[in-house]
Amino acid sequence: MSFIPLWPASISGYSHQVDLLVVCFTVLIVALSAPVFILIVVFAARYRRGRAANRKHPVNRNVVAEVSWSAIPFLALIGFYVWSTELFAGLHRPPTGELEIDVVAKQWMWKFQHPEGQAEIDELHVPTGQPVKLTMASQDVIHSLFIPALRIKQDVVPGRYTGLWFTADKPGTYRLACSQYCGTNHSEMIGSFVAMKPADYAKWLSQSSNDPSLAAEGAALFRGRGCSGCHGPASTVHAPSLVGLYGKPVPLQSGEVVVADDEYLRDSILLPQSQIVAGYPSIMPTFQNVLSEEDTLKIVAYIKSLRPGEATQ
Ligand code: HEC
Ligand SMILES: [Cu+2]
Repeated sequence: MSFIPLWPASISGYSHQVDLLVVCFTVLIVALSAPVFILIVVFAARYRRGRAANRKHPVNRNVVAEVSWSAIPFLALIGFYVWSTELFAGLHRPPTGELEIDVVAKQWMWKFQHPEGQAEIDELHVPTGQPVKLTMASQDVIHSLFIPALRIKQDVVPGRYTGLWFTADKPGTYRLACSQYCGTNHSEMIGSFVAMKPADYAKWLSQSSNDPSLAAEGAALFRGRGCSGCHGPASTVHAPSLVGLYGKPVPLQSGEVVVADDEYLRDSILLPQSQIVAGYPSIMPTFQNVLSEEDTLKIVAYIKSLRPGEATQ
């Protein structure tokens, strides 16, 4: 690789498509603007002062040429609009069977949480060939996760979850960085992205810390923070059961019906007054400033693991 990496490694189907888009767009822009600049030079030479040239300028209309030099670039640009929008929108439609990894950004580090409980700082290990979905939260200011080899970048915004997904195809160690100026040590908010063959990833998982799984840590918080006092099966408080909640539509007091996704669960815990479940009193206290984003992600993982017939609160 040269001193300034002009063309970073490209290791996913998505990154190849982004490269293709950029190359094609550059070709189109050059094809549209080069004739203008070439003709400026040619005409400046041919018709310069004192040169014997034919300066007659008869009216000369060619409707086909005039329409096509507007219509063809227009259609080509609309084509690029559709192509790039489709690529961008696909980033937010993860396929099923993905590996879910939680990301917490804070000044000035990245923390990655694997579902089995392994946590890592400024390093992200993922298996190749499997879609990985990142759910990201910020503990303080706006950060942005940038993994050039995958051609993905997504802001991490305090107060909400953002997400994206990718499938890395080529094993190797690449770079990741924060690409949003976030304070004094922003430039040190960098790390490595390690794509590993599935067998190596499994080995890595088993060798790294054997913390309890995210859902198990969430279960402990759920009891320790008093959630189970209202939401547990033995509770006498009129509060909804959370078993089987994830992914289901929830009717709200406002008449709206929302789907219980990650963001909804987070808001229900940190901003319980914003969306009251129909038929329940709004007595749930807020856990904002009580639970960190990391703990909230663990509780969300626990609630997601509660499936009817399997789990006990
Ligand atoms: C004082 C009792 C109480 C406590 C403590 C409590 N909740 Fe709640 N919770 C409720 C009630 C009542 C509702 C329904 C009304 C509403 O939406 O606010 C609710 C709603 C929810 C919902 C939305 C449920 C749905 O069906 O859509 C979630 C998720 C939730 N709580 C999680 C938690 C978590 C996690 C904790 C602990 C950090 C917690 N709650 C602590 C009483 C409580
Ligand atoms: Cu940052």
